[in-house]
Amino acid sequence: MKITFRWYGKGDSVTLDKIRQIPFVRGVVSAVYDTPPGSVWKEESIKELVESAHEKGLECEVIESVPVHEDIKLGLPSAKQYIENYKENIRRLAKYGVKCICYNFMPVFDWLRSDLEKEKKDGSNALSYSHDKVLAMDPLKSELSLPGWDSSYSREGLRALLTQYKDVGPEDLWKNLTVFLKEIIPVAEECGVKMAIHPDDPPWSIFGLPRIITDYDNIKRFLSVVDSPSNGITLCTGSLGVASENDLIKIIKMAKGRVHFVHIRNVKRSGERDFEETAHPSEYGSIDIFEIVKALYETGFDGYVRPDHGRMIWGEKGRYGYGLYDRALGAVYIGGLFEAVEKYSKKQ
Ligand code: DNO
Repeated sequence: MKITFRWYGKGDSVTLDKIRQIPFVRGVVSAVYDTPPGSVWKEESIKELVESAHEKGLECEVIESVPVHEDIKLGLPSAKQYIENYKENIRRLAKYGVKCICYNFMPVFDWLRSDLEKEKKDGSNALSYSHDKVLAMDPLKSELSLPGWDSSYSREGLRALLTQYKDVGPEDLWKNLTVFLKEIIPVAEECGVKMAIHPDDPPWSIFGLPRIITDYDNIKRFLSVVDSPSNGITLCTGSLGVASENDLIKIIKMAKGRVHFVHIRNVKRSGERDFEETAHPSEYGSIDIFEIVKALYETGFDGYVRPDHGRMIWGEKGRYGYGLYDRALGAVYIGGLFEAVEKYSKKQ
């Protein structure tokens, strides 16, 4: 198991010099941001990214994300070329030592929240989600809190895209995902790369758009589409954990050997479809992080882990969910849990 930390590249105020001082953190998780989604990444940009991490003594073995172009999710004729581009990205990244690629298959929107600075009793703030608030928003009026979303869409572009999805249901999305996987997984196998799909966040349909990587049954189905160790998942505790019906331990056991990347964060469920993000330790949220770490250890997990979103604490201002302080506390907590579980298990 390797603990990593997300880094948004040279412009990130959370610099490599800061990241390398966090206990337990061995590497960064990053991406190349200088080309539009769907295109082939420049080799010199990949090289520069990896080398800048290495110069600071950090590994750069995980990419998050190589985005999947909407035409692939829509199953358009142009998908063919975008899939070829995706394969080329896998090859290029492997050449520079990348071993794991995180991506998602959510139509149009990535992670979605209704509030980016929900104040907590202790003066910190965090991301939160109220289903009614989200449903009341109009995605065409930029009222949405979309930190994970490609903000390059114009209003017209977004309107056109949403219209294209009008007749795309969950089974169509499965079909298009299957085409994608059957093409890219053999390339990942050849290159020794583990693909790790990220679950939908939140794991339910929004604005009538289908979402399919949401629960035990769907993850099981996903893994069977191409039954290869290169076709795996990112286990994101916060994404899956907001649905109380999701038993994360059961999912970890079922996906044994296919969990390549883990995002650890905690959430406090406050209703059927409402939640707030919290500090990482178990006592602050609805997810028992100790049990997660124990299940990962017991199933022989040997992939990458990163602390996911943190709160904003100590007056920090920065990229929502991705400040330094609370994520650093999360990394140390996660490292401590792994050390305890491992040493305790060996003594038994
Ligand atoms: C949010 C992230 C997601 C994730 C993508 C993976 O903080 O976990 O944006 O990077 O869904 O493709």
